[in-house]
Amino acid sequence: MKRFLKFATVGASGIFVNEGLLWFFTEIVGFFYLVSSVIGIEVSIITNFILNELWTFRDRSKGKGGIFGRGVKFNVVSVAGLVINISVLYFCTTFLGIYYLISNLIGICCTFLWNYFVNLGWTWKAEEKEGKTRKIKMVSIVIPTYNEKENIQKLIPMIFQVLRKNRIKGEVIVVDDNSPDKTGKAAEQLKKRFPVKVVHRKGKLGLSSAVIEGFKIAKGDVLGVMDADLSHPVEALPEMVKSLEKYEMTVGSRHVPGGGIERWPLHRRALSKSAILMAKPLTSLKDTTSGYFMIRREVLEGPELNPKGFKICLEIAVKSGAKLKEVPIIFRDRAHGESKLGGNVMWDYIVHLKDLYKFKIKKKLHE
Ligand SMILES: Nc1nc2c(ncn2[C@@H]2O[C@H](COP(=O)(O)OP(=O)(O)O)[C@@H](O)[C@H]2O)c(=O)[nH]1
Ligand SMILES: [Mg+2]
Repeated sequence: MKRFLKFATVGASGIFVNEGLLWFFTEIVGFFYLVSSVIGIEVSIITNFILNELWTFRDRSKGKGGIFGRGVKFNVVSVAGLVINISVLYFCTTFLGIYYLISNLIGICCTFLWNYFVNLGWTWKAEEKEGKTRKIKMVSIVIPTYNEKENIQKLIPMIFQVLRKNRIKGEVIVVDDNSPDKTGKAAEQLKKRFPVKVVHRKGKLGLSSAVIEGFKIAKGDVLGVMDADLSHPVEALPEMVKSLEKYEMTVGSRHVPGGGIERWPLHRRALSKSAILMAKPLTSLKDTTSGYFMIRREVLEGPELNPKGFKICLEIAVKSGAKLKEVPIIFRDRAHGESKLGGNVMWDYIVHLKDLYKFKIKKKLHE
């Protein structure tokens, strides 16, 4: 909240500068009052900028673009803010019939929020975290399963074939929710041939909580998640792992060049596009609904994850603010069995998004 209050204080000081100069140039110098007003506005923008540079955003004032670049940006934001103020004032009085002084207050609030958040995210943008390059020792891939017997028997050998070919040390953790088709038992059988751990839970307790449980027993310094249904191509694994030497999180993405979706009807594509648009302001992710991702273990140290969340990949990306890289994948529809997600997918997604937006706004206010 501190930065927010500083920004508000600077804004208030700007009003004094503005009023003072308007009076001075009109009364003392004898300029036409609108000319004085323009001088007052510009000078107060400049004094606000300097105060924000030295105080509100002091920790970010060494960023790229230099002080001059930031000054220009601040000016642009402030002038746009003025336009917003006047537009809101006009809209509220003319179309909503609100008393003009109240309308102006609403306008000032909108302008203030605009100025604060655009300056925070643009003028004084936080520097990208430079990920330290480091070697990866071991990868733990968590696969939540519910009725995936046939799929898991194919997937695990495929994973280890790719890992071994690329000399990546790894383990797979299957988290099974007492699948009626005996997926758990099939996974146990695979232990004989591969480094596999199996967590058996009593019943269908949900995807996110399964992932969280799998992470708890993972030994790797890199943790990953994959669907069991063969829709996430194992071919992407080496690049996803390798990229974690520089990045903190990698996501198998259908929406970066080289990525895509096989055989999806138009309505599913449209639905997926709208889901992605809704989450756009939350992260830099292009594929916000992906369930195929890898993270460095330390990324999990900060955020508390919601075991009832719907999209755990998005949740980790938003809550950790990890340095992200998307690796293109061609998403295939599941080979066997059916999707475990019921009819309320969109609703569950919206509920989860609501929580993530709340989290993001709180975090921004605390920055
Ligand atoms: N353990 C566990 N796994 C689940 C649960 N729901 C889904 N899964 C698994 O999570 C993965 C993703 O689910 P899926 O049905 O493929 O979702 P879709 O890809 O969005 O259709 C699959 O491997 C499922 O078997 C659950 O409640 N518990
Ligand atoms: Mg799937």
